[in-house]
Amino acid sequence: MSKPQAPPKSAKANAAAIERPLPARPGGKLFGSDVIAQTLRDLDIPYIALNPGASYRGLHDSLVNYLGNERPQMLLCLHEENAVAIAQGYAKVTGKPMLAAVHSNVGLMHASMAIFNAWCDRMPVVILGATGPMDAAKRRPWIEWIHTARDQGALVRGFTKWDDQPSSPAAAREALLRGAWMAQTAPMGPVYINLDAEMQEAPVEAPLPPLDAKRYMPPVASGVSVEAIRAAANILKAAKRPVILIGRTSRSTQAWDARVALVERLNAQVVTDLKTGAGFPTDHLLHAGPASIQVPVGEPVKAIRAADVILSLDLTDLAGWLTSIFGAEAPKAKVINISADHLLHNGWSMDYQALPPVDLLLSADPEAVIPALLQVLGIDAKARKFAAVKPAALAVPQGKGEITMDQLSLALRKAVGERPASLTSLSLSWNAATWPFHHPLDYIGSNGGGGVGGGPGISVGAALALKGSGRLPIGVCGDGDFLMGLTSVWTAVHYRIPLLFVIANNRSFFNDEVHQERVANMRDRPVENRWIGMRMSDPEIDFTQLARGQGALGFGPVTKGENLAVTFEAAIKAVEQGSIAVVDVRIKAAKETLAPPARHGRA
Ligand SMILES: Cc1ncc(C[n+]2csc(CCOP(=O)(O)OP(=O)(O)O)c2C)c(N)n1
Ligand SMILES: [Mg+2]
Repeated sequence: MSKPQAPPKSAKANAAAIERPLPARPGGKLFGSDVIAQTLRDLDIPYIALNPGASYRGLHDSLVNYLGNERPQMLLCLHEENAVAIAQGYAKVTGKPMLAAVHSNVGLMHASMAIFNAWCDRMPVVILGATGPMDAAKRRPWIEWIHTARDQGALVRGFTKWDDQPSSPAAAREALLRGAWMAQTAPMGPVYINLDAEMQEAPVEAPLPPLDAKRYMPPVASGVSVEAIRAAANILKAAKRPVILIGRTSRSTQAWDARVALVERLNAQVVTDLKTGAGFPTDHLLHAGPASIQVPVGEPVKAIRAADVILSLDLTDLAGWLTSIFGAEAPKAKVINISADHLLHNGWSMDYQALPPVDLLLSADPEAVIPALLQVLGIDAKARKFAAVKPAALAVPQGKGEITMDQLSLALRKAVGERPASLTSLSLSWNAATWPFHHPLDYIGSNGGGGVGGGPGISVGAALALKGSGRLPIGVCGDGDFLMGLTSVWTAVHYRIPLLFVIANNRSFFNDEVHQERVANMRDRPVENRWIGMRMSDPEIDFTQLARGQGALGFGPVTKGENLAVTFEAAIKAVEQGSIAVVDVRIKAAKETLAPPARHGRA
């Protein structure tokens, strides 16, 4: 046996140069998993994030020795949750699915929260799993019995678009084509394909006849009738105070420009959402005010309350926003909703949210409808009525006490300066007012499913997709979020995926301290106890060592505001030179920005 090739030393090396296999002898027998691997090659997906397991040792061998570990190239992950999160992050940037592979039922159990995040985020991911042989006579004793389940897909069926367990290589090929097609057809989402170990490992007589994968994945045109477009245009033309609520969007600049043109022509107020990626310039004169991760607060509420027409562009929680503002009575304003999300709703998961009052539904992806709407309204998608707002000089508050979240973000923004940067993750206490978005890649949205631990993996996947684009990926993670997805860092280091992590480190699962305080207040019990079972102190966790232990650079801990600038500048410089940097910023656990809104009588 020859020794595995060591990863190249240069930090600038390409991921493709890492883990090169010795060439396998040409010719030889063909196996079921070779057919599956060939299909993955036909799908033209560059990466497969995985954690290995014997249930797919056949496929693993085919990926390495039949395909030569390229297209798809393996990205080894230290936890299945990170493998799927990386694929989610990649999809958030590219709009395209990546592959993830997980080992039998146990790997799928580890992966399940990340699959749920991708589902709620409507992101395409093709997840491959495996099972011991369904033919019990072929099962190895013990281990293949515990790793075989009657209906493994049932574990994730409530939050995947589709799943399958094909029984032959030909059926597996069809399942992969169908799955990849479904995953990337709007509304998008993850799919799960479970590959029988026996089927993978059995020899096959001959390869399947070649096929043109694209013909089996026809693009699905999403649109609505001309009458529906006209009806929407008429309502919008007659509106005196329209408001446009921007939800799920792609990272396309063309779609961004079309949205801006629509808003400017209608002179509409715009409200955006921190759950979803940047969809509109947030310092535009028509942007009503900073976005929230929960329901809107402040100026956006006033804009929505005053509106006579509300146009929702695939907002995640239209009904929740409306009830938070108008209470139980539906708003008097006419509501137009452009969304095809209802096509995905199922009986297991309630991520579909409450049912909104809608006067006109255009059942399509808004980005497929807006160009037609612009046409009917006679709007040039490129014309601008509003000049870009000149940014005011950035003043970073210099308090002497504990660092606040605003201090952190403003100092970070100042250090980033004019560089194009992508926020790949935001901590819960982020204040949107501190960081304007000017491009769809300035912010790629939240984890989707509220599953803590998604931030690191999503950031690594996004950074992988952004590598070479000239954009600086920045994952701002809560300490709790970062710790749960910690080992994504190793994958970034190993595959030379430069990015900056900033830990908003309040040494606590602080979001829940706020909840305990609220309960204590409601029950007249000591609020002073809210920290118990929440704080990560004694010992405080040393994030710089967690970074260094995985080959990344650790900066900090930064405890004084005056040290933020120099630390961020050094970390950014290192990332620009190809490193993965983790900056530990000890921040004040601030309640003001975290309190969730009261709803339906519950605080
Ligand atoms: C997997 C998972 N576990 C627990 C929770 C409940 N939860 C929501 S926010 C939060 C705190 C997260 O801590 P951190 O990332 O440090 O953010 P902070 O609230 O401190 O800003 C927790 C535990 C969750 N949403 N997901
Ligand atoms: Mg925290």
